[in-house]
Amino acid sequence: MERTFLAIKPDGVQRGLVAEIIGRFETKGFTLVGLKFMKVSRELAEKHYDVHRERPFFGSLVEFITSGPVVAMVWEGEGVVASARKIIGATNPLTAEPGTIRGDFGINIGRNLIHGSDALETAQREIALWFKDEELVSWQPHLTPWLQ
Ligand code: FUP
Repeated sequence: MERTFLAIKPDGVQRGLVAEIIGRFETKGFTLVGLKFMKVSRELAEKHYDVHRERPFFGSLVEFITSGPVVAMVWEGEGVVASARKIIGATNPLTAEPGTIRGDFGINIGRNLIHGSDALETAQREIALWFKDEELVSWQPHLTPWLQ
């Protein structure tokens, strides 16, 4: 089953939006398989944002993601990678559609509340980077047959 990596960034935690953000994926119907509340090391941050290493905002990106605790998560479900990106909204919260997390709660591109893997391969890389195998829990919600 498809999985994606999501992380509520330090601004999401500090603004008290953890439950609101987690709730959007839970009520959508995706399955939570990994969750931890953690401070991010500089080493992990630099690996996570490696594709942006040459961009001018790389330094501030690493500073920010290491500045306070984050909520790291793995969610599972059919089409979850692309669907989570839709739920999250565009990178710049000022242009993100209302109804998305960034569109509803953000105004600053550098403080856009949540990270979500942008493709299946990225999701696999990020899940392996942030979680050990034994930290992920495979389980099935007890859905009635007509909802499966
Ligand atoms: P996204 O996949 O929507 O999280 O966005 P990107 O991977 O393109 O960018 C990663 C992070 O870099 C964003 F969450 C915010 C930051 N960023 C900037 O600060 N300035 C930019 O111009 C682009 C991205």
